Amino acid sequence: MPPEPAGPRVSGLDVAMNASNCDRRLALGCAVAREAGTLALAAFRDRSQLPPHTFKGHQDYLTATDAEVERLVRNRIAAAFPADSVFGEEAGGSFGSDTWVVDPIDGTANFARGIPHFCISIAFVQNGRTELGVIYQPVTDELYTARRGGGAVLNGRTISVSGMVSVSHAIVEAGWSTRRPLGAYIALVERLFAAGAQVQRAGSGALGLAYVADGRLDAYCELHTNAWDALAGLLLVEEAGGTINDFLANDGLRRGNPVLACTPALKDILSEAMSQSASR
Ligand code: LIP
Repeated sequence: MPPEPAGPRVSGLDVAMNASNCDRRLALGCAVAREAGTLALAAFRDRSQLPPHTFKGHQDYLTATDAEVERLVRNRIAAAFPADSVFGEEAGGSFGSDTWVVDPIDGTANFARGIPHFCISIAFVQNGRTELGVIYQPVTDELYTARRGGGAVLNGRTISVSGMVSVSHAIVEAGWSTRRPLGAYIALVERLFAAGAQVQRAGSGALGLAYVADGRLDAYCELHTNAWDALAGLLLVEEAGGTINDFLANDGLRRGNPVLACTPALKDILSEAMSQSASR
């Protein structure tokens, strides 16, 4: 008799049930992202009625809408999948084998200051691997979705990364926060410009990643970002044929990590620019 394979047995029925639960979760993620986006957009349009924004730290904006949107998303997930865990930017949370990772408004500074570039980002992580990613940009009514192995889609159309091969023609977004020293960010931007790239920062990491998946940008990089900003967009880029770093390594789910997502030919030059800048 051959030895029993190690690990739990997985039957065909388990696989089919997991696939159908994944379909249900994707449907839920899309519906809740749209509902949350509608709520955020109404608040954005009527923001003179909102309480004034506050700060969680230096240049780290917070609005009442962040918490309201996160509450809505949590309630919808809890109603549909009560056993799932939720980890959100505003209220934290817990981690289980089935965990939703939620940024209720990514691009909060933009939202607070009236700049129409923000989104809702929702990822679903199962046993340490991102399986679903949903990003909704309410102002443009663009819904980006990715399911592992199923491609990346924008409003029903399959999308793919740009295929750019030359860094000197590339548009790269370099995200910034106070979580890393300013000198490191400046060194990174300097290296990217020196390599010939055009460098931007638009203030929503999740949208930056979604734009890489759709070929609007050639790369998104940031020396540190949190899982709620990154996971949905990283799966989008991967499913759109791009290259991403191993964001979940070294407990990236809880602690965050550097992020790099790009069209494949730019990977080496951009990783090098990031690692050389990180120590500054
Ligand atoms: C922010 C991002 C921004 C990124 C920052 C930060 P918030 O999230 O979207 O682009 O560079 O690291 O995390 O505060 O708007 O949700």
